[in-house]
Formats: sequence, structure tokens, C-alpha cells
Amino acid sequence: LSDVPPSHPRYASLLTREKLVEGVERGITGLNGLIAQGRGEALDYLLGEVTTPPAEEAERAAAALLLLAERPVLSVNGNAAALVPREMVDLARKIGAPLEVNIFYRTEERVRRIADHLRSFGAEEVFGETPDASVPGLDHARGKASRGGIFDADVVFVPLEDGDRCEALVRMGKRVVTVDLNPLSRTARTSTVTIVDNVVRALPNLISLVGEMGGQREAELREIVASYDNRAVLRRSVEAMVSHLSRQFSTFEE
Ligand code: PTJ
Repeated sequence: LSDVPPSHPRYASLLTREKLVEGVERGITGLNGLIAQGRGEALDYLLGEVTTPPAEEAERAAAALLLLAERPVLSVNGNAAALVPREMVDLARKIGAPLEVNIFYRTEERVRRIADHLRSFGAEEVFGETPDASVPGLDHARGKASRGGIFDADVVFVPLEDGDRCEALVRMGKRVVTVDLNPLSRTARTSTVTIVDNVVRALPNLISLVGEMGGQREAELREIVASYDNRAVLRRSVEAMVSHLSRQFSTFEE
């Protein structure tokens, strides 16, 4: 990271910014991705920049859903490609899922660059460059999808997804897992499992959970999914933000 020492208190956050700037320079991340990251950072600050207990619970349910899925697909946009490319490829390999480049501000050039970027990390199956289907209810560019990929998936992992597109996937009968630092976003409220955590923490957590839970019996995984309540988890995520903020404030008052 240019000239910032690892001892800097905001090193992790600065490193994340740098990765996105590099993503923009390489034509992987859209300029809007920088704005989205700014919003994410502010929300992460409210959480205390840690994986909270409700986020951990969501990550466990997400791992169970992905392990149980018959046709899971991991969707990658410009922000995920810049921040967690290696982890997305690793998770895909661990659960035997393809990746699909699925971007909101679509240009064919950026789709190709993201796909190449994922392949440079060893991705074997990357959909998205030649979409041959569309998600009902979305305009042409936003709805592009691939048969064998997102279009046919039963479980879709879509970190940092737009609300409209998330709703459209749910309407198709898919189970949707998202990562979104905003517990109040439409995506957060619509998804089957919403992980309110930074994608840079959520991905490593998911990879270890999938490894850990891979040996569990199917009935146990089903029980984790059945007892999961996304609304309650979102409420606890909001409460985690509120209590973190008031704890922080009381340390100033002392
Ligand atoms: O590459 P593209 O064209 O697909 O564009 C990707 C972005 C993210 C720009 C696009 O999907 C977009 O505009 O997303 P939104 O509607 O801004 O939503 C992104 C959500 O992700 C917001 O609720 C942010 O708070 C949240 N977010 C941003 N950064 C992170 C995050 N959540 C988790 N980890 C982050 N690092």
C-alpha cells in the first residue's frame, strides 16, 4: 500500500480503498463502485469494523445454503472482483459452483476484464461474457443472464447487489444470499440470507465455514437453514450498530 505503514490505525480500510482504485485503473471496477464503497465504509464504521454475532449467524446459514444447493452460482461485480477475487474463486471451487460476471453498469469490455481477472486467479468456469437468457422484470442490460449460470441456479450468491435485481431473482424462485453493509437496503430485506458484514471479512469467513461444515450431515444443514430468521438477524445487526455507537460515545464522555 503506497506509503502507509501497516501500523496505521486505518491500514485495513486504506488498503481496501487502494484495491478499488486499482480496480478502476484496470477497468474492472466502475466509478460508481467507489461511491458504493464510500457508503459501505461509513456503515462499517458504525458496526465497529468487525463481524458481529448476527453476521456470523448469517454466514453460517449462507454456508449451509450453499452446501445444500443443487446448482449454486456465485455472482461477481466490479467491486467484488477488485476486493475479493481470489476468495470468490476459492469459494466457487470449494462448493463446486461456477462464477458469473453480472454487473449493474454493464459494458462488454468490463465484463471481459472481470472474467479474465477471475481466470487469472484460477477460475475454471466463468459465465457472463455471452449471456443467452434474461431475468424477467428487468430491463435488457440489467437482466442479462446465462443458462447454466445464474438463470438456472437454485441458490445465487450476489454480494453488493442492487435491490431491483435482487427482487427479480427472488421472484424467479431462487434463494439469494447477499453481503450488504446496509441492513435497511431493499437487497438486505429481500434476500433469503443477508450478511451485514464487509465483503473483505465475509468471504474468508464463508470459506472457513464451508470447510468446517462440509462434513456435516444434510439434516443438520437443513436444520440451520430452517431455523434461520433473516428479519431477526437484520434487526440484531441494526442493534449492533446502535450499541457500538453509544459505547463509542460514552468513551468520549469519560
Ligand atoms: O460493478 P457493477 O457495475 O455491478 O457495480 C457495482 C456497484 C456496487 C457499484 C452497484 O451494484 C451499486 O451501485 O450498488 P449499490 O446499490 O450502491 O449497493 C451496494 C451496497 O453494498 C450498499 O448498500 C453498500 O452499503 C454496500 N457495500 C458497499 N461496499 C461494501 C458493501 N457491503 C459489503 N462490503 C463492502 N465492502
